[in-house]
Amino acid sequence: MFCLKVWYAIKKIGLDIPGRNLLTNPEARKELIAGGGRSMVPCLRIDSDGSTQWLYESNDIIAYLEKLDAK
Ligand SMILES: N[C@@H](CCC(=O)N[C@@H](CS)C(=O)NCC(=O)O)C(=O)O
Repeated sequence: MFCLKVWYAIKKIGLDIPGRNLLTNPEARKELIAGGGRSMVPCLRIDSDGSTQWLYESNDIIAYLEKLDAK
């Protein structure tokens, strides 16, 4: 449900963000835990200026994406 909420927001804004499903992709799960420290989803991986940030919490992710859209 939280993932779907974010997914709908991505589609509504019209962003092209590749999704990864932890249920079918064990490598993605390992990568998420190694990078973000938690296996909770949704999580948005943000690669910017040579560094990577892992943003959890569906509402925070949507707020971040909406801010991008407003720019
Ligand atoms: N408050 C979080 C809740 C996210 C959540 O509960 N995600 C569940 C799946 S729907 C989950 O990843 N649970 C496993 C975990 O926390 O490791 C949000 O809004 O994103």
